[in-house]
Amino acid sequence: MDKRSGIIERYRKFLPVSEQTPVVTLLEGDTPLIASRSLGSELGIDLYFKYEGLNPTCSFKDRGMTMAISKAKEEDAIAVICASTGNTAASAAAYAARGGLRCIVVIPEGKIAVGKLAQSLVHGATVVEVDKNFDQALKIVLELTEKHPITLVNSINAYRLEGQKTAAFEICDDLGDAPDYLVIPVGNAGNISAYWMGFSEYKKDGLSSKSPKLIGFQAAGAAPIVVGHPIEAPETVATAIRIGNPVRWEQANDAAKESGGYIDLVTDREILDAYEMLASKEGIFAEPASAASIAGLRKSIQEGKITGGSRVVCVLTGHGLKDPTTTRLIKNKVLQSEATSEALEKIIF
Ligand code: AN7
Repeated sequence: MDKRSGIIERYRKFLPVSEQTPVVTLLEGDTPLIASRSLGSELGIDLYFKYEGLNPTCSFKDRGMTMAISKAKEEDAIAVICASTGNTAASAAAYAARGGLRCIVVIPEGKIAVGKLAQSLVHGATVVEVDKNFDQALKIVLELTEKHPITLVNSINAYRLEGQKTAAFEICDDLGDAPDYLVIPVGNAGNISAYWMGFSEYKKDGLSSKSPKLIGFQAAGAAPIVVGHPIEAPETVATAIRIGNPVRWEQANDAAKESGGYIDLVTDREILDAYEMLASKEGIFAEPASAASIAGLRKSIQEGKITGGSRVVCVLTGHGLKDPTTTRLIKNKVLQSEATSEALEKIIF
């Protein structure tokens, strides 16, 4: 199947769709697996970046959303709803627009990156801000869907994970087999669970010879899985993963363990350093939450938890342009010059 037909057509036989399913697609998936230029050799591994920021709404959520919205349409839904730290909302808004459905998004106050909010608004969603965090927003959204016939498109919706597992298929297809390790940021813990489904299915079907060890990273101020209890007031610069009580907590933990990997945390400082390094040394602009995987990779190598020479894929979940405000926190700054070539010379050389 043509790679550019979207993930449902490309991987139809692995997905719970039929001829009757109206496919709502923006030709998501087929994102590049980019070989590392410098970090991999510095760390002594064979490193690749799965750049999910190049999906239609610039995050991995589109893989799950093409499934969730197509199935919602098949089930005659008229509206969909989600709580979101931003990317789910942007994706739901775009795919709902594409499918002709109403979309309602509920977001935590003041903690949504500007690009994500802009996306939700421009795609015509009803955007509601609540003076609570993501976990509390999700709770009220769940209550609402119990009372009204509105389809929930958060990753509690099993179709979301079905769509998202296709990223694992693409990695195996591109490399010719599964990698040794997959390093990935963890928020609500849907994506790491979806990757495990994908790798497991490919191996079972003989399309790969092994499964990778999954290593997930939460932000230190929002690391419930690592500390072992929900976090009342999660805080991190990586607002996408500012989540204190992940819905897929157990499934993610099981996935990591079963794979031979683990879930750990990285500090905001480590995330910001990785964010700037990735953009300035590899030429790839990913949002802070995505950089948690790079920060985590560095930590795992330092701790000797990844064997030298291994083939490693880091998942870069969202595009850096979603959250331009965070670039204020990097070390590189705009320099000021008088408008003469002599003054400019002094600054440059
Ligand atoms: C860029 O949009 O939860 O562990 O509401 O946007 O599957 O939750 C976003 C999550 C990683 C974590 N990277 O994935 C939402 C939301 C980015 C993200 C994650 C998110 P999960």
